[in-house]
Amino acid sequence: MKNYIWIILVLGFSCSNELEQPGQEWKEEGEQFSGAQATVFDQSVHAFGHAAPNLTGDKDLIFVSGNAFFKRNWVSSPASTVDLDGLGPVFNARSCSSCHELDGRGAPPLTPEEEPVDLLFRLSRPGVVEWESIPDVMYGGQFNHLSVLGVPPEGKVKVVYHYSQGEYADGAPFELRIPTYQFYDLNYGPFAADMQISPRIAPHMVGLGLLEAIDAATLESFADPDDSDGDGISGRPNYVYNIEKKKQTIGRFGWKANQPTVRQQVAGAFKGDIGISTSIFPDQPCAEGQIDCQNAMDGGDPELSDAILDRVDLYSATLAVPGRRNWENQEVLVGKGLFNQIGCVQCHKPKVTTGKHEKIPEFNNLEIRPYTDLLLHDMGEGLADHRPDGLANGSEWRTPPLWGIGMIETVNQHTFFLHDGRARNLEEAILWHGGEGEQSKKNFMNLNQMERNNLIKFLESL
Ligand code: HEC
Ligand code: HEC
Ligand SMILES: [Ca+2]
Ligand SMILES: [Ca+2]
Ligand SMILES: [Ca+2]
Repeated sequence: MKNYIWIILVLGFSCSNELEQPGQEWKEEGEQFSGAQATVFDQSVHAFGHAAPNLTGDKDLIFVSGNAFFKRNWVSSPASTVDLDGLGPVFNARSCSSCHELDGRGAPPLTPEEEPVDLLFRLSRPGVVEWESIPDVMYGGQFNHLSVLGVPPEGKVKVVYHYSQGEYADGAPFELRIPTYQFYDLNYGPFAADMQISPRIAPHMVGLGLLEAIDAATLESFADPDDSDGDGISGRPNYVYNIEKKKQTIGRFGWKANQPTVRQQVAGAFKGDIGISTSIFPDQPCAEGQIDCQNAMDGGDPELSDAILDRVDLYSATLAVPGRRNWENQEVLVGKGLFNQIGCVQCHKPKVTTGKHEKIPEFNNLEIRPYTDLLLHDMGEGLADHRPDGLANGSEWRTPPLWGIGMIETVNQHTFFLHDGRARNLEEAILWHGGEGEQSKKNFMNLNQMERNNLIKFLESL
């Protein structure tokens, strides 16, 4: 009898405690370590710039060297510093860090007069050859607005926004801005009428090696291409050509999961964004019809050695994930509950266990909290770029990882989100969800002001 009363007392106490502190049931021990042992707690502008603390051997030295190449400005050939030349002939930026500033998120231009830098444009013509998009004859696979002396740059582009108004269920108004792009001063002729254009903003760079360590089978297990469970969500993996493996493998990086590995993504950036050739992409970034570009002097064959590519690869793969802030805060926990209840977790998977990383065993078998399934989802007409990429169609996008998203404002001094930076804050990012994300967006629109604020506070704590 005595024991019995005791139990009731304990139960009674814990219940009333929960009533006083809603959200407690969502708290998980250790959830502040978003990247497991590869997490760093730093709330300063350098939050994204740390090496994973669990690296062993000489990896932190390689990281430091890779960082130097990431920040370095490349120069045109010929140059007295042979190691640093090879820029262009056409390009978008002189260094990786000019787009991924402080390893963070790029921003679209703030005024129509400003030339986009961190926002680049992938180009192609309709059709696919061997899983690859077909580059334009005059402009290639990417719009390059800069060039070396003697080679005409491709042209200029201006971002113009239109605005549309909407209302939450409780009557609170909101406004979304819709970007349009005007290409002008084109030096290689007018764009073909059927040119496919995909605007993409530079994402923040954290935790990429952890994402690379997730087994393909794990990602495939998240997929439900025919929506056989009938929940309206039908994610599927992208499969893209892996140049080093000489076969199609699962895509993980880029806004459409269009690159299979960090290494291939990095080599793609060297070529496409800076004009530096590598063993993976040995060609110069000149389109078929750009004769001056093809005849311009290069900086070696390839311009970047494998040894340096290795370092930038390791650097890009081992940037630590920022630890959570305010994760025990009551409003944050209530917001976390809502994030689960209204279906955000169906794509933004909170918890994933890594498998085996081929080069970084420190990332094996970790329980990480990336808030992504790395799958493609149809996000509706509003976000569509109408440009296929690998198996991704013109309205599919990869679920972006949400870890670190709350630190972008501190690191990069802005809160522009989504693949083209059109969302001016986290709320607008949610309001743009359509297609498979339509239902969870509707659920968000039906929340009251306090609930919406709590959900945003949760996102800001990531
Ligand atoms: C002109 C701006 C720009 C420059 C310069 C640039 N990047 Fe990027 N970076 C981007 C964009 C845009 C994406 C997304 C690409 C996509 O969706 O196809 C990206 C994606 C990435 C990713 C994948 C991130 C993810 O979450 O999927 C890595 C890694 C990366 N860049 C590394 C580099 C490295 C290394 C360099 C220098 C060699 C570099 N970038 C230079 C704009 C840039
Ligand atoms: C159907 C899958 C799906 C669901 C459900 C979903 N998202 Fe997303 N989310 C995406 C995709 C895909 C993108 C990228 C879209 C783009 O950039 O055009 C995205 C982008 C975002 C972004 C911007 C990320 C960035 O890096 O710019 C935020 C924030 C976000 N989602 C939060 C949420 C919240 C909160 C919910 C629940 C209300 C939710 N999402 C539900 C798939 C989903
Ligand atoms: Ca070059
Ligand atoms: Ca080009
Ligand atoms: Ca489903």
